[in-house]
Amino acid sequence: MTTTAVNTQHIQAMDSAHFLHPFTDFKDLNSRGARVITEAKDIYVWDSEGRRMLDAMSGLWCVNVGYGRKELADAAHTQMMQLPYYNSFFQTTNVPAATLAAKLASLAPTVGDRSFDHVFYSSSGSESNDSNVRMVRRYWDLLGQPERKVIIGRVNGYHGSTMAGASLGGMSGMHAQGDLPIPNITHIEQPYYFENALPGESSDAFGLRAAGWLEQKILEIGPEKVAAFIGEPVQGAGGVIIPPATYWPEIQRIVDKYGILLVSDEVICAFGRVGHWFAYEKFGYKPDLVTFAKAITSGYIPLGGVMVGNRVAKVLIEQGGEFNHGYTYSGHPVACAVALANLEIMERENLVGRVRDDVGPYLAQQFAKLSDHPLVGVAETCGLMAGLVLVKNKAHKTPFPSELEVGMRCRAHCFANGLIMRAVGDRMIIAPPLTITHAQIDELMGLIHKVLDLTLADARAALWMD
Ligand code: PXG
Repeated sequence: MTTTAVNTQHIQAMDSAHFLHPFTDFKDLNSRGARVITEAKDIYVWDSEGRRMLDAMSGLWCVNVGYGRKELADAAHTQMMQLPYYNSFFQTTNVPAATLAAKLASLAPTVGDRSFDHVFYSSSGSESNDSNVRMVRRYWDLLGQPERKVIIGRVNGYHGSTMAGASLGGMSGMHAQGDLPIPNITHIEQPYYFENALPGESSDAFGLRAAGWLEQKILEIGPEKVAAFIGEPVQGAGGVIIPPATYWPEIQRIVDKYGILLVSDEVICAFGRVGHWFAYEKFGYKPDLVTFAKAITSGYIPLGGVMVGNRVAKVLIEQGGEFNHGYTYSGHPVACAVALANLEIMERENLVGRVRDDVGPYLAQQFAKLSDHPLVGVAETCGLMAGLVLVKNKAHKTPFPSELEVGMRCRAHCFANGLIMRAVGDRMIIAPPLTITHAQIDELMGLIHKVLDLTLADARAALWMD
C-alpha cells in the first residue's frame, strides 16, 4: 500500500486548533498531537507516517466487511448521481430505504410470537436509542398506561452519547457530566462474572442471580411504573462482557412476567459479530425493539435504526395516528444503498456463517491459549469479539490498582507494535473485521503475545506483580 503524502504536522496543527474530538481530554491531545490515519485496506490501517497497523477493532466495531470495498463506494456514487437525498417525511419514500426495510425484515429472525416486519431509521446508535425511548413511551401511552415510564438499563452498559443514550447507558463518567441520567431511567448491576460473582459461584448460578437484580428493581419501582428494560447482548464498550448462558433467558422470563418491553441494543452485536444476523437469536430471547447502526453499512457511511417488533408496531400503526418523531436523514437513500450493498457482500461471502462455524471457533481456540500468560486472569470470546483481563496475581486473579493504568500501558505497546486493540480499564478487547483469515488471526495472536510480554516486563520492572 502506498500511503498518500500528508504533512503530519500541518494536519495535527489544524486538528489541535479546531477539532474537538469525542471522549477526549482536549488539552492532553493537543499537547501530543493526534495520530493521523490516512488509508486502509482489508484489516489494516496506515497512518500519515506510513506505519501499518492491524485494526483488531474494525474502526470502532463497524467495518465488518473490511476496508477498501469498491462495491460500497460504487453503490454510494451511483445513488448520489441518481438521488443523493430526499426526505421521507411528507408521504414520500425512496427505493433504497423501502428495499432495505424489506431486506432487514427478512433477515431478523422470528422468535416465538415476535416478528420484526418494520424498521425506523436514524443515522446512529445514539439517535436510535432516543427513538426507542420515544417509541416505548408512545406505546404505553397508547395502551392507556402512561404511568409506565421507567426504563431500566445496566451499570457499564453503553447506549450512546445523546442525553437519552447516555442516560440509558450506565457509564458513571458520563453521568457525572451534565446531570444524567434524565428522569425515569435507572440501572441494575451488570452480569460480569469476573467482578461480580461470589466465591465458588458457578457461571450459571451467577447468571440467574444477575438477572434477578432486574426483578428486584422492578418490584422496588412498582411493576406498573416500569416501561422497558434495555441491554446489549454482549456489552461492547463496557469491555466485551459476555453474560452467562442463563442470563438472557431469565431476563426474558422476568420481562414477560411483568409485561414490560425488552430492548436489545445490537449496535455492536448485530450483522455477524457474534455469528448471527441478530444476536438475540444466539442468546435465546425475544426483544420488542432492536437497535442497530455501525456494521449495517460496515461504517462506510452513517446509518442506524430500530427493528420494531410486531407487538409495538401493531399498536403504533393501528392506534397511533401521527408519531411526532423523526430525523432529516431517516431513510437516507445513499446510506440505505450502501447498506444494501454491504448486506449483499455479507451474504455472498457467507460472513455470518463463517464467524459462527469457522473464524469464530478458531479465534476462540487461539485466544484461550492466552490464559496461560502470567499477566492474563481471564481470556474469553464470543464470535469475533474477545476480551482478556490483565491481573497482578494470576492464581488469585487480583487486579492491578487502577491508578497504575496497566491497560493503557498495554495499549501503548499495541500502537508501537502495529496493533489496534482497545483498553477498557485493564480489560483488553478486540473485534476484528469478519473477513479476517486464519493466517491473520495467527498474526493477531502473535502481536497480542508480544504486547503482553512487553507489558509484563514493565510490570515486573516496576515491581507491580505479586
Ligand atoms: N449502542 C451501543 C451498544 C453502542 O456500542 C451506541 C449505542 C451509540 O452509537 P453511536 O453511533 O451514536 O456512537 C454504541 C456505540 C467504545 C465505543 O469505546 C463504542 C461505541 C461508541 C464509541 C466508543 O468502545 N459504541
